Amino acid sequence: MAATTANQSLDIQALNSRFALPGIVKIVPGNNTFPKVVVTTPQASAEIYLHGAHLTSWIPTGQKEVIFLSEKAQFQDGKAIRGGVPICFPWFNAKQDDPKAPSHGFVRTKSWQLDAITHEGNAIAVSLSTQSDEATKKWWPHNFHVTQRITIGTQLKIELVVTNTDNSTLTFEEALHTYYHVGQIREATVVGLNDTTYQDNTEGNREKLQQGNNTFTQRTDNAYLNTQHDIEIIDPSLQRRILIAKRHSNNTVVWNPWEELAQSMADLGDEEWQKFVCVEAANIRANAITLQPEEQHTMAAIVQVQQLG
Ligand code: TA6
Repeated sequence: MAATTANQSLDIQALNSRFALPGIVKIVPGNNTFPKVVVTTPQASAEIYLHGAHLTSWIPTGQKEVIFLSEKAQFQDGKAIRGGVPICFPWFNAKQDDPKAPSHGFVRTKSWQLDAITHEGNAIAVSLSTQSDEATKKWWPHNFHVTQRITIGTQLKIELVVTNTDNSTLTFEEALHTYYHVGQIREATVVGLNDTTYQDNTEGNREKLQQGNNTFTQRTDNAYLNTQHDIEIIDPSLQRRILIAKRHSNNTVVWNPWEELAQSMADLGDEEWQKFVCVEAANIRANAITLQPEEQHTMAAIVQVQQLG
């Protein structure tokens, strides 16, 4: 791990003086000394990097880790952390009109500002924000402000609030690209997308109809259309189900790279593909969001864990 520079220590000291809650919240140098918010309460623990406002851990008390983080995740400027909850904005996957643009937009590789850490009942809410600047306008010539509010307790609530701070219409895509930890992908089932039309990215986004629940036997990269349905990940290996409710999200993306693609990914351990499934609350493609000047849109995912049996 790189040594924390004097400036970084000062930054962390300043962040703690503003936001630390003794015995509950502290900011520490995380991987590669990137500032990390650490939350520890009787209900749950969690970790959030300011880099990308990237949640990398949520453990409800009595449970195992719910969020997958690659053992080879790289914490580098300009690079997305592999695992956790990458924020995809203002486009999803490749930018349609510019193949050189960063995959999934540019906010997941920006350093976000920590705005507030507050008690919400017996939960803790952490608010972080980012906004347009000269660097973002090179890729996307619009003014915007994005706040991510993460509420950590016996459930996990992630809200993505986009404000059009421009004086013209803003159309964007968004996704909470969440990597959920499962014991063995081959044994996992995703329930809630039956009879929903999806675009299969492994076959040039050909449209198909989901027949029954999702089980996993190969690379899966499905964008489900016009669905606000709650999702359940049933994980017999860890004897639990992960319940995901969405708010104002009309797409759900389900992804696992499987073995061959995983082995081409430098920031993913060779066998780690078996330990996660991405289930992503999103608004993409025909469900992209359009805001008039000063309008705001909030998409949310609310996650709970229950023991099986
Ligand atoms: O959400 C699925 C997906 O769009 C896949 O096509 C794959 O590209 C994945 O995201 C990971 O993308 P990343 O840019 O984080 O490697």
